[in-house]
Order: sequence, then C-alpha cells, then structure tokens
Amino acid sequence: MVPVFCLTKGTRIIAQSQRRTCPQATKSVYATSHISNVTEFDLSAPFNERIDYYTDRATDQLHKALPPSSQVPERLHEAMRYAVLNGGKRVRPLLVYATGECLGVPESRLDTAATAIELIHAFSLVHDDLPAMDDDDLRRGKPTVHKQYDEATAILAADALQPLAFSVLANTADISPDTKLRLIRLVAAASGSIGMTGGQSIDLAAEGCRLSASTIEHMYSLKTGALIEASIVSAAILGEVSADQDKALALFAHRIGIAFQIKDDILDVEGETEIIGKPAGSDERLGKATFPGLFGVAAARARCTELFEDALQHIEIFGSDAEPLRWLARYIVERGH
Ligand code: GRG
Repeated sequence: MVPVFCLTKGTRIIAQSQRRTCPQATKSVYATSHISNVTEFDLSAPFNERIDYYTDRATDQLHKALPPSSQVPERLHEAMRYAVLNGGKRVRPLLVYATGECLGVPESRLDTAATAIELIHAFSLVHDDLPAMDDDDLRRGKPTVHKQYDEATAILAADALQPLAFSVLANTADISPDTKLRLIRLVAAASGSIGMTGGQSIDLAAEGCRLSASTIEHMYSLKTGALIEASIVSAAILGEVSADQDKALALFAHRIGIAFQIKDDILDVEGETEIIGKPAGSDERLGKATFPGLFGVAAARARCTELFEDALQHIEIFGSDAEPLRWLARYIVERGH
C-alpha cells in the first residue's frame, strides 16, 4: 500500500499511483499504475474537486477486492462484479473519505472501511431489486442483477458480497486487531436486523400502511441511515476521535441518513427513469409508505432541508475541517439522481 503523508493542514502529498487529475479524474480505474513521483492534493480546495479522485479510488479498491470473473465459479463472480462495478455514485465511500479528511486520517487507512461498506450496499441493492422485494428491472440505468443473470445467481451473488465485506475488514494489514474488531462490529450492526435489514423488514411490512412521520423516519434511519452512519462512524473509529467529536459525527450522520432516503423518495416521485437510473414511480406502484407519499412532496422537501440544517449544526465544532462533510450533505439533499 502506498503511504500518504499529511504535511501541513490543508495540503497532502499523494503518490502518483493514487493521483487523479482534478476535477476531471483519470477514467482508467482498472489500470494499475506505478509510483513515479508525487503531487500536491489541495485540501483547501472545494471537496467537489476531489470527488472524481475518491470515486475512482473507491472503485479501484472494489475492483481489487472482488474475485476475478475468470475464477471458478465464473458466472457467480461475474454477477458479483456486475452488481458492484456497474455504476453507482459511491456516496458511502465518499462519506468515509470526507470524514477522514475532516479528522486528518490518511485515505490509505480508510480504504477498507469504504470498500466493505460499499460491498454491503451493493449486496442490499441486489436483494432490494429481487421479485420477492421491490421487483425492479432497472438499477443504475442497467438491468438489475436478476434480470441480467437469473434470480438464483442474483441471490447467490448478494450472499457472497456480504461475507466478502467482512473479509475485507478482517484482512486489513495496517489496522490494529482492536480497531478491526470495532469496524467489524459496526458494519455488522449497521447491516443486520437492528440496522439495514431490520429497516427493510419494517419497510416491507408497512406497504399500504399510514405511518406517522416519526415512524417513517425511524424506518429510514435503519433501512438507509444505518450504512450512511457506519460510513461516517467508521472513519471516526479510524481517527480516534474524542467522545464529543464522536457524538457530533453520529448525530450529523443520523440526520443525513434520513435526509438521503427522503430525497430518494422525492426523486422517485419527481425524477425521470432515464436520469435516476431506476423506474420512477415505483414507490407508488408498490404502495410504499414514504414521506412524500404520506405527507406530500412539499413537506418532504421542507423536512429534508430541516434535517440538512440540523446536521450541519452538529458538525460546527470541526470548523472549516468539516467542509467536505458540508459539501456532501448538500449534495445528498440537492442531488438529481
Ligand atoms: C438480506 C441481510 C439482507 C439485507 C437485505 C434489501 C435489504 C436487506 C435492504 C435494502 C436497503 C435499501 C436498498 C435501502 C435503500 C437505500 C437507498 C436509497 C439506496 C440507493 O442508494 P444510492 O442512491 O445508490 O447511493 P447508488 O446506485 O448510487 O449506489
């Protein structure tokens, strides 16, 4: 692994193999480059100038973590790679790297958390799209995994992505056993029955029901928020933060996690299939209990803004170091897909 050196606040020297030209990043994310020189990575520049770099970095790490499709069983490995590498905004890895920037954690230390959480996210999307769940044909503008392959392969691919996430965390060489254990516990809790899976179970049971706003938000905080929180908290674990900082980041993450799902619901109502990459209007078709569905788009938008503003208040203690998180929070509530 190439070392990353933090020099003075606001400047980081990164090795050539990690460099992407900002803002237009190198697109050859599968190429293996060699360390030949170093370049400056300006942390005082707006975070959006580093988005392509981090997105490519996350995709590169995922590429390396996944078994090659030439390895037996080829079809399973191909489906796993399709599920993970076929697009995606990489919001959760971006949150890991942005929190790491805020806390001064080198990105090489953040890679495995970013990779593991994105693998769990990809696995959840495969299951979410299955006929037994939301029964969707389109994801990220492409056929869903069970449409591209078949249902059994999609189930198995998702089943294999989940343990892969934990093996990525367990096999990290440069993180202490104690920290690895904390990360494994965090990701397990966030993805299990008291996290994402539990939220999905509540979501399915709530179809056709009239839920209160607080019940919906609780469901969102599990179904979607748990992994978003884990992304931020994982970087906090790696950054060895104080109790106050830890609490501030957890509260920020909780608000942003709920806002992310409300925005997703608004896009389902107002977005176009070609832009959001999945069938628009599917929540209504399935009778989903959603914030805009029950309270209207205007109320959903207002609540999103309220959550965003509340989230920002919690990270004021970090001052300008939290700019990357502010940028991502705004992106989450303003995004178009
Ligand atoms: C069986 C253990 C087990 C888990 C499955 C299916 C499931 C439980 C959970 C689904 C949770 C889920 C899909 C929540 C929706 C979250 C959401 C808004 C996803 C879209 O995220 P984006 O916009 O997607 O970040 P991209 O494509 O950009 O990665």
